[in-house]
Amino acid sequence: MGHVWQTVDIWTPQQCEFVKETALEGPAHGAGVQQDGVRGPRPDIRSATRWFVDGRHHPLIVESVWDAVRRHNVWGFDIEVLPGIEVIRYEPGDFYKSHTDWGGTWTNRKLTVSIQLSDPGDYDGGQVGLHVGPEDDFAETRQGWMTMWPSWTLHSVAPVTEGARWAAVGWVLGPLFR
Ligand SMILES: O=C(O)CCC(=O)C(=O)O
Repeated sequence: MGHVWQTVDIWTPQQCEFVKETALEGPAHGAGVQQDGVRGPRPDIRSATRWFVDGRHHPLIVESVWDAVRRHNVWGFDIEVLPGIEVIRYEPGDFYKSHTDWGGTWTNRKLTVSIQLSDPGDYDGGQVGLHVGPEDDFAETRQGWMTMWPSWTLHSVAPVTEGARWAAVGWVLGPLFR
């Protein structure tokens, strides 16, 4: 059985910095979770800071991700759009417990992408675990690399213990599975 996720080298370190700077032009948001259609803070489940990069305002950034997703859609999913991405900062103590990105109001999510914006030497902890078998696998940590997986895949972000981990995350949408 092949891996259920894909990794792709999409951005240079300079492009990672540009994406981060672009995101930081907008307001910072806390990191809540969505449960039963209601979104709210759950510090026991997730802690991080997020900034949004809307594809309508920053088409070149978002299209570069979308192009890579289309080229590496090994699942053959029917995909339509990547509306935007979120830049996320995890500082010491920040984490995200095991969850999927699919279900509830999010049944049109097909693929999750996570792009590593930080140099892995800039922080400790913060591993993105992909819980797809008896032993955990981990997303690519090289700067500028994207890991993508079907959005129903169970995954988590371990607590950062030093420094800061920055990532860009997005959800590729498409018609409902049938
Ligand atoms: O930090 C990451 O790379 C992944 C974040 C995540 O799991 C999510 O936003 O669903």
